[in-house]
Amino acid sequence: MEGLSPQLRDLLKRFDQGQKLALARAISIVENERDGFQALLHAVLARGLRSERLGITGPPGAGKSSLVAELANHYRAQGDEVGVVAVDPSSPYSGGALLGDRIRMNDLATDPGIFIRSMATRGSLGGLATTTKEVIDLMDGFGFPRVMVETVGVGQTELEVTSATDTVVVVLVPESGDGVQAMKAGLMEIADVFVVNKADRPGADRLLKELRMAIHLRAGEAMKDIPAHHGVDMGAAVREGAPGKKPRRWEKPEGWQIPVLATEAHSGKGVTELADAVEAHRAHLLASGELEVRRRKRAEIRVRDVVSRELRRVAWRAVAGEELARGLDRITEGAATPYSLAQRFVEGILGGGGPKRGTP
Ligand SMILES: Nc1nc2c(ncn2[C@@H]2O[C@H](COP(=O)(O)OP(=O)(O)OP(=O)(O)O)[C@@H](O)[C@H]2O)c(=O)[nH]1
Ligand SMILES: [Mg+2]
Repeated sequence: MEGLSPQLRDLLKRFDQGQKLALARAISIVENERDGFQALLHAVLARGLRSERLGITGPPGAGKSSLVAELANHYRAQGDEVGVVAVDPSSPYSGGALLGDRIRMNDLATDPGIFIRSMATRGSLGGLATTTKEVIDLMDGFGFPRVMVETVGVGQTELEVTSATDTVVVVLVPESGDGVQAMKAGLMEIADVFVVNKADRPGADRLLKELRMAIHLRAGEAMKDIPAHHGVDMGAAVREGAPGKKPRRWEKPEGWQIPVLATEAHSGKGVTELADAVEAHRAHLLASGELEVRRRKRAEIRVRDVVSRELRRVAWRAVAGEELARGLDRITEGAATPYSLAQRFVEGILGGGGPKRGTP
């Protein structure tokens, strides 16, 4: 790893002293991929990460920001400082809800113990951008005991929030459909805790019941699928919590039962219970060794992300602008296609000498 420039060393010193301005500066260096940003991240991560990371995801307008605000206040009351990364909702439905978002977030912004950063998604395929995960790491490395990440649930982002946080709360509302739909959408795999927010609205009880039923059924099925093996009834082992087994998520021996909670985020009702459920999940992660598993998975995803990003960077550095312009001319003339041009670039890069001269 290349060393830090004198400026970045100075920044890191102020970062370590807990200066929020230094954190903000570090974030913008990472966001803009300024020179040395990898070395900076390396220096921060090399000391280890410790935050309890909580992801809050769900459909637009479900009340995610309201819940984040209530939880942040809850943690502040316990004396913990809180970092919040709000990944901007990219959904067109959220126009109205965004206002609520700002109001809530502004309330928080007046508390110096809470640091909020809003980010554009910018990820490919609607996923969490590598940059977003790096900003979460900076908040963690800065020393916030708690970091919360709000993402709007649009498929891939929901999945990726699991690769950036330890505990994922999936927020649903009576309007978001029934429990079967939630299961079909794969939300069971993502959620460590389910919240039915807007419990003051009609249909909330039904959704609560359906989710609980779906979880119950699913857990039952997981037991059924485990065959007796070499005279050992794995089902029984699973039920009783056999140590040393590495079952799939649904067969976790410790049997984490996804809690399904009702909240009314605008009034704070149910938020203490939610915080308790998050604590309970934390304890489960620690006791079962699952926290290590998740962190390792997270590291793997990051290595893959960074390798891809670096390769892209190296590749485009090797392709000279005029080569591209010439190739595009030939495509326009009908003498080449994007595929023949791309292939020539790739061959040139892999050959080590940059793109070869000549016609694509
Ligand atoms: N009736 C009712 N309204 C609520 C509840 N929780 C939040 N709201 C309202 O729902 C609207 C959306 O809340 P937000 O917290 O901004 O929702 P969000 O999920 O962060 O929205 P996006 O980030 O835009 O996807 C706001 O007007 C809230 O006041 C609730 O429990 N009951
Ligand atoms: Mg929001």
